[in-house]
This record gives sequence, C-alpha cells and structure tokens, in this order.
Amino acid sequence: MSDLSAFPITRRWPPRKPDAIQLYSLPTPNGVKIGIALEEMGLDYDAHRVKFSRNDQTSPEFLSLNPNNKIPAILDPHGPNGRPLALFESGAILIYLAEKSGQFLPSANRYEVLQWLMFQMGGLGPMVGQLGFFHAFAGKEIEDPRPKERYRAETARLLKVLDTALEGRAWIAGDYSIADMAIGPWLRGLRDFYKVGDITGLAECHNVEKYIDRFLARPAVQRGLLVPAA
Ligand SMILES: N[C@@H](CCC(=O)N[C@@H](CS)C(=O)NCC(=O)O)C(=O)O
Repeated sequence: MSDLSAFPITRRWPPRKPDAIQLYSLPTPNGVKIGIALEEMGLDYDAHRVKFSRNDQTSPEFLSLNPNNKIPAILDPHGPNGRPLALFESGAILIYLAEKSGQFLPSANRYEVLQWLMFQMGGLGPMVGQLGFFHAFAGKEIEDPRPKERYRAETARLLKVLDTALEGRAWIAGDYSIADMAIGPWLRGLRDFYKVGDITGLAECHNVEKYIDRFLARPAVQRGLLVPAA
C-alpha cells in the first residue's frame, strides 16, 4: 500500500484509497475536466472536495500541492518511475492522464489535440470566465461597459472559430480526445452556468450547439460532472 504521508495535503484530506489517484477538486468547469477524464479513462481515483466556501484552496495543506491556490490538482501515488507525482493545472493533468492511460492523445494527431487543448486553456476558458464575472457576478455592478464588451466580443469570436473548426467533424481534433474534455465543460458553463449564450451568438453556432449536446450525452461525462460528490 502506498504511503502518501510525506505530502501535507493528505493531512487535511486523508486518502481513503491510498493506491488510487488522489483528486482535489470541485465541480467547476476546470474541476470537472479531470473527473470526466478519470471516468473516460477508467482510472481508479479518490476524489476530495475542496470547498471554496471555507477557503480550502488557500489552506497551507492545499498550497503545499498547488501554490497557485486553484483546483484541480492531483497526487498520483504511482507516477513516473514508480514515484508519487503531484500535479496542478488542468491542461497538464489531462496530458499526464492521457499518457498514463494511453488514451485520448493518439500520436497520429497529438499536436492537433494539444493545439485545441491550449486554445481552451489560453482562450476560451479565461474569456468565458471573465465574461461570466462581468455579466452574472460581482462585475455586473460596474457601470463602464468596456470590460464586459471586451470579453463578450472575444468569446463570440472564439465561438465562431470553434463552429468553423467543427464543420463536418464530431470532435474538435477528429476522434474524441482530451481537448474535448477541456472545451466541453467551458461551453456547458457558457450556456448553462454563466448564461451568456444569447449575448455571444451561440444560437448561430449550430455546430457548437450540437457539439455541447453530443458531449453531455456521454455517460462518462455525466458521471464526471458530479465529481467530487457533495
Ligand atoms: N489554469 C487553471 C485554472 C484553475 C482555476 O481557475 N480554478 C478555479 C475554479 S474553476 C479556482 O480554483 N478558483 C479558486 C480561487 O481562485 O481561489 C487550470 O486550468 O487548472
């Protein structure tokens, strides 16, 4: 049995399955990417809920694993060379899990998958997140229209890019991949959580609309969206 006691994070969130991948997360668009990936790949995991309501993400135990105080993060007791691996940043975690399981990052189109993964990490996610802040959360009190308009226009542009790229294909890089596991949750967030579809032209992006439904219909996605359980 693995001994993870050298990792301070295990004092606040003790492993229930010490040989499984430890996931520290919350079902946000970035968090569910990893629950979905673990479910799609059939990897054994032990999910721990990091509660923002009590600022778990800034606790010394969480910061010992991710000094950037953001979910998701993982601790794999059986990392490279048989040693434990601690990892944060959802894009890096998706690449690691794909390589560990040998799934969803095929060598034939590896760089195309990584290209669309980076498109989500550097573009879609940050833009939708900022637009959501200015549209639905504290930022909506700000009277100056420019911040919201900047993120609205950029999100609308990114949706069109996706819509064009999805013409004639079910998934963004051909076969279903970790890029879809990153993009799907943010499109769902755009439509259902931040509710900015109407101001970003989602209804005109028919390929994107169908893509969201196709993604959400996958059984592993439905399970992953609930990880970690409340
Ligand atoms: N680039 C990071 C972003 C992670 C991120 O922004 N996580 C948010 C939830 S979606 C978070 O932990 N926020 C808590 C905070 O900022 O205190 C990743 O993809 O892992």
